[in-house]
Amino acid sequence: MKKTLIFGASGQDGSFLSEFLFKQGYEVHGMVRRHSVAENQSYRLNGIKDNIQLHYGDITDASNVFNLINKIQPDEIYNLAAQSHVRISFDMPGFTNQVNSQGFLNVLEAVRCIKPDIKIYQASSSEMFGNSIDADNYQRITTPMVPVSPYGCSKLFSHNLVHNYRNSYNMFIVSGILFNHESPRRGTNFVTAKVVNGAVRIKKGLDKTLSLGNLDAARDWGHSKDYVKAMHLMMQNESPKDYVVSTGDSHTIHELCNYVFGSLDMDYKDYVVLDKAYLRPEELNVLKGDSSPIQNDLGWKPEYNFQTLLDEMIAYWTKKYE
Ligand code: F7E
Repeated sequence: MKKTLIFGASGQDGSFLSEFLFKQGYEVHGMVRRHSVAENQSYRLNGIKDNIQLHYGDITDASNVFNLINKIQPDEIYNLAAQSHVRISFDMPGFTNQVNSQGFLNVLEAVRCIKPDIKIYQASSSEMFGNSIDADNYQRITTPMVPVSPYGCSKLFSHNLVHNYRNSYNMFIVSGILFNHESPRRGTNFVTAKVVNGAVRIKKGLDKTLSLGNLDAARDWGHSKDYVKAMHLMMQNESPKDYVVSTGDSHTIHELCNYVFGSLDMDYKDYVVLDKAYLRPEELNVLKGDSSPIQNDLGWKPEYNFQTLLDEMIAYWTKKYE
């Protein structure tokens, strides 16, 4: 039985990946941070709690990371631990860097010293591209990476480490450059879940308006469930290779609001108000990823699209308020 250790197991992706790997026959271990409200630290893992072994820890604590990897001796490590909110990374750049950059370095150094043949997946991000875009309006693995947020900078540091450690020590490390991916488990301070939750609350008479920031930005949104399968496929590749994971379909926040409010028989223009607090000091304007290499090489294909993703989220949040 293969053993896996997931850093960031209690997050959206960590919970879907834990479920997926358990179904694939893995012994699944996850690191979770201690939270003062115990229920909050692992509620996304409720569906798999009897089939995952959870360990308290924090990726910024190097000795803790070392001891855990040494104790479990996993075959595969997935590093999904992050301060993942781009807007918040401007308020907490130091913490973001500690978790997203130093945290990953802690994992790499531990693996290099303990068992360098452990395979490692690093959760990289389309935020690393910043406003670079190819002439055909897509971002791909060769598009220059010029990040426009502390979050993007911290992820690019770790993306570079993937190559440095791969080349220096011949380790199997892959970087998955994932574009935005959502689900009913997405936190409500990310724009898809915020809009869906907000629209449902307005529909139910619980709120009168929804405050948002930049409505002109465009994102390539997929489903987290599809994207964790891509992570696993990359780890089964013959040799370590990085891939872009995306749908290739991009929509503005206006279009997102229009679809969500429209699905609930409302016009978003009657309810959405601008709040400058949600604007970013520097914005990434458009994301649209070319995932043809992973589709051609590894046979990955997303099952969800923009509409089916949002329909699932709308159904989830509608039921939640019943
Ligand atoms: O913002 C705009 C905002 O916070 C999307 C993370 O998973 O994907 C995610 O980062 C867009 C931005 O995601 C609000 O300005 C407007 O243009 O949902 P988001 P993100 O920043 O793209 C990447 C790939 C990651 O790696 C990250 O970890 O929506 N927007 N009004 C707003 N965004 C938020 N959060 N809240 C608003 O009120």
